[in-house]
Amino acid sequence: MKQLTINKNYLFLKNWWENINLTNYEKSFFNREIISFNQQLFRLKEKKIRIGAYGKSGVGKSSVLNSLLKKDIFKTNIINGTTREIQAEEWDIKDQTLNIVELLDSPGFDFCDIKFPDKVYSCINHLDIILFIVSGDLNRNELSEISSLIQDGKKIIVTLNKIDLFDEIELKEIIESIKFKLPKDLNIPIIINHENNLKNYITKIINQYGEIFLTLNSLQSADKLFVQIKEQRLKRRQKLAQSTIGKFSTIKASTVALNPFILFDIAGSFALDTALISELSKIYGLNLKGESTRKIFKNISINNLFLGVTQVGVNTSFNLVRKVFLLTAPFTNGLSLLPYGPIAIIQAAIAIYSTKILGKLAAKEIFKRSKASFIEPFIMIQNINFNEPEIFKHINIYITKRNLNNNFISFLP
Ligand SMILES: Nc1nc2c(ncn2[C@@H]2O[C@H](COP(=O)(O)OP(=O)(O)O)[C@@H](O)[C@H]2O)c(=O)[nH]1
Ligand SMILES: [Mg+2]
Repeated sequence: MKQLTINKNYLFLKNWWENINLTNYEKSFFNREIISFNQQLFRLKEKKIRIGAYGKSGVGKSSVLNSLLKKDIFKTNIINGTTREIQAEEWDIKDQTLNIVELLDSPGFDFCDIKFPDKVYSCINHLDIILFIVSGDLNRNELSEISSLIQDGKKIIVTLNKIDLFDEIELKEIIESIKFKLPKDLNIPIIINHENNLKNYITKIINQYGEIFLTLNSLQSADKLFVQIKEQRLKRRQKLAQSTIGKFSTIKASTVALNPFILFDIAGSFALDTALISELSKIYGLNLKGESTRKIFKNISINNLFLGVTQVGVNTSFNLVRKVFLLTAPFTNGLSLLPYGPIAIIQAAIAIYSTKILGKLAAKEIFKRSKASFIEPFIMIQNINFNEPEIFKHINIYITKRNLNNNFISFLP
């Protein structure tokens, strides 16, 4: 995999990150995520891969890491929850492309989830490879942890520890059962922690794919952070857009209601509609003017607008009439629409309804055009050519899930 070099991807991510233009509010809101992403970026630059032990407490996470290091660095104990803090240690195995391999110990997920969920999550999120340690058959909790790691696009190596507690037949049964419970098509490796088994396997996988795992996890971390930032930006814009659409619809309603013929006056209504599109485009950071707003207006099918009109025409109920009456009151200077008769009120209702539809459709169009001009991390992930079965499958899950959940349409007005 020659085209995937760490340096190129580091420069890409660095450049992307420098151009993301966070507001002060975003900087403080995402403070923790920003710090941990910066750390990931730094590790990518330094070519420092991070492998972490994860699993239930007492399965031997700390012991397994110690056996890899051939030193008692991480505290172990029969008392559950000895490891309370996340602790890292460098592991000196030699590799051609990566500079440093770092081993990370974590508290058991069952013990510390409640106490520091954020801390544990950000620790797990920034592991390039996860040694999921078990000391027997998988139980329900372990399976559900594994499945959420898979959904999150993590690379997992299931490590079976404490094999001295079982005889050969039991061991076979346990492995069969674990295999049966894990997703069939993912080829998640199950490695027995015995003699140098685990060390050999990890060394092999780092030599072959270490660079890719580190790069991919960095791109994924960037993507996850970007999704959070984007969602929050869109939510704030959604609120602004909604209130702008509301303002325009009431202005239009009051003009139309006081002058029932104006609805047929295409020019008058068109001016307001294009002004609305222009305001919305400002909210979405596009700043469209003149010709471009007219283009968007044209793109929005006129049929859609008229559908709204006929629906209001058919369904105008007393409730809607009353709502319009209340809504338009401030814009008619307290002047009641009632004396102008039901036609005026229905006209107003039509104006409100059609402006809201126009606003929604315009926002969708504008959003389509406002897509970032720079390449997003997700595009990078999609563009990487994964031929290796080790990587292809778990990244594919990430890509599929990301495409399903994050089209962002639900954050539009
Ligand atoms: N019999 C046996 N006990 C082990 C093995 N590995 C760890 N232990 C013991 O299991 C207990 C918990 O180990 P520890 O590494 O602290 O688990 P952690 O909570 O997952 O970090 C300790 O008493 C260890 O001595 C093993 O391979 N066989
Ligand atoms: Mg421990």
